[in-house]
Amino acid sequence: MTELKDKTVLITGASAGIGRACARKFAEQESKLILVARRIDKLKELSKSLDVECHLIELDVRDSKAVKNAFASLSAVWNDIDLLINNAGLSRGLSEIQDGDISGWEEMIDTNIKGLLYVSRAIIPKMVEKNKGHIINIGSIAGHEVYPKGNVYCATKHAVDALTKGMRIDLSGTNVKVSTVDPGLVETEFSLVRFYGDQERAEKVYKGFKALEPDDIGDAVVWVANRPDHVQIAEIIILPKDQASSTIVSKNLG
Ligand code: NDP
Ligand code: 8X3
Repeated sequence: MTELKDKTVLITGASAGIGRACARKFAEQESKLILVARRIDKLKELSKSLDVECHLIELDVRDSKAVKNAFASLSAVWNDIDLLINNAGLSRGLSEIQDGDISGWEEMIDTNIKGLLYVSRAIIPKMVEKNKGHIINIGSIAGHEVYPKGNVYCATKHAVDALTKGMRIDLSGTNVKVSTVDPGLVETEFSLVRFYGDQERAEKVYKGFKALEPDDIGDAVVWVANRPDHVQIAEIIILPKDQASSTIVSKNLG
């Protein structure tokens, strides 16, 4: 029995990568899971492989009304949310600001900032009412540094950093904890999405060094969630051994 057994954990972006790894890691802790993503088939597949109760929600976090409705209509069994992991996010393109693709900018801003806000706005009042809960945002090294051609993605992750700090200030005194886990390069579908399905370009990002695995982040999130009640982890930055900063990655390309 652990502190996380039977706790209700809501994970956005659970259909792939870091979110899916978090789902598996919290299932190992015997938590109950609310799993959110647009690809419901992937969530179904995941839930079948987990030995815990799961509630699946097919949801685009960019749709404010749908987010509000999804969380307003939770049954009593699922309404008592102990932990919110704001993980859903993406990058679109890599280009100098003067060449930026506006629809890509909007997708990143709508998902990484506005989507995180919509979900948080729906869940935080429930936590405040109970006077307990924990929000863990998945930020990024890109929330601490800006790298060439990363302009808008980096801006969204800087916004996540600011929102984490703002949430912690506003929730001070409520027993609701706020943390951020900020990874460097993790090998997921992230680059495939960034490069609009260009597999070869995506694979190149992770060539010549050992990137983080989604489970590395899942482990960290479980650790952050499992501290004693009086301990609030503010921020963790996790990098691969071969990454010194956003732009300095030691690669051995033969
Ligand atoms: P993946 O592309 O592997 O997973 C992204 C997840 O986000 C998917 O489950 C996807 O689900 C979900 N998602 C995207 N858009 C939406 C949406 N509009 N509504 C609901 N869910 C959505 O990437 P990662 O696992 O790498 O990314 C997870 C988080 O980690 C992101 O916030 C990313 O910025 C951050 N991060 C990633 C790093 C990396 O190097 N990989 C490093 C630092 C931070 P679906 O498509 O089914 O909706
Ligand atoms: C994702 C990692 O380095 O592409 O946040 O910004 S990076």
